[in-house]
This record gives sequence, C-alpha cells and structure tokens, in this order.
Amino acid sequence: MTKVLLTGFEPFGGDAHNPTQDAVLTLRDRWTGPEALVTGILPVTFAGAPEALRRLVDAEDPDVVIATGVAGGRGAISVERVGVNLQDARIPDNAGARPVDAESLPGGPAAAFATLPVEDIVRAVADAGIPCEVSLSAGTFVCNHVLYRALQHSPQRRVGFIHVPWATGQAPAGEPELPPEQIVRALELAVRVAAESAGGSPR
Ligand code: PCA
Repeated sequence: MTKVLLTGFEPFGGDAHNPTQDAVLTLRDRWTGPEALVTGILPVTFAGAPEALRRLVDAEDPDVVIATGVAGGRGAISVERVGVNLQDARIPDNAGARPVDAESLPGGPAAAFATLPVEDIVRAVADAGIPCEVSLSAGTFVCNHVLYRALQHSPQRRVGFIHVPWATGQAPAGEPELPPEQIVRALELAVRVAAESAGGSPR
C-alpha cells in the first residue's frame, strides 16, 4: 500500500493560525484510505523544521512526502516546482533566527526539482474548481528550506511542497483567501494524485 506523509506548519509571523496545520489535521481525522496517510506539524524554524521532517521520514518510510505551508498574499494553491539552496529570511523564524544569504545545505547543488507529479496535481485541483497553479519559487524562508533539504534527503521518494493562501477569516483586509474546505480538498487531491503516481516517473 502506498504511504504518504503530509505535513503542515505551526503558526508564525504573528498569525494566530496556520491554515496548513488546520487542513492537515482535518484531513488526517477524516482520511479513509485506500492510501496510508501519516501526518505531522513542523515548527517554523530553520534549525528545527528539516530535522523534524527527516525524523518523520525515517520513522515512517513513506513513498511520498508532501510538505505544505501558507504563502500569505497568494490567491491560488501553488504546487512548488523547485527548491533552492538558500536561506534568506525577511522576518525572524519562531526561534528568532533570521539567516541572510546563507545556503540551506552548505556545498549542495544550487537547486532541486520537486519529484511530485506537479502538473497532474495542478490539473486535478483546478478541475475540482479550486484555484491552483504551478509555482516556480517557494520563497527563501523556512518552507523553501524544508523542500530543498527534503529533496536532498530523499532522492528516491516523491517529494514536494504545496503553498496555500490564507484561509477565509485569517487574511488581513484586502488580501486573498480561500475557504478552509477548499484547502483541505486540494491537499486531499494532491495526496491521491501523488500516491497514484508513486510507481511512475517524476512529473
Ligand atoms: N509558510 C512559511 C513557513 C511556514 C509557513 O507556513 C514559508 O512560506 O516559508
């Protein structure tokens, strides 16, 4: 049976919620298979998040790893195509660290492509009527760091990252937001599409 590890993040940057934490826990509670779904919530720290994900991967040995985080200001679910070897924080993380112009993995390659079926996920989510697009940048904060490090750690697994907009009621005035139910549904579709492809070739 295909096993999928899906993670969200704790709140950060002064937000009371992180829609990915809420969505991942909701999906966990309602999951009925057939794929095996395991979940985790990562700390928003450069030092802790990649290690927390690595521990989950080592303990669960999943076929597919999908990490998710919020990208406030984006209007669509964004399936990330690439992680870059860069930590460059505009705001401090939850431990107060603010790396600038530092590598994610010293000496590592400049970038790595996600190994999820990115286009297939985007199509499935968009076909469900939920705004969704391929993204060519996961930023340079903790989310990109986690994506890049997970790709380096697990070259043999399907690994990728999905950014979601703020959930309805969580965005500052005038900023885009999505109903929480649509975020949950998008992540469910991503898990199913990625699991189906687990035996095939990347992208
Ligand atoms: N979003 C941040 C880190 C945690 C999260 O949910 C990011 O995009 O890097």
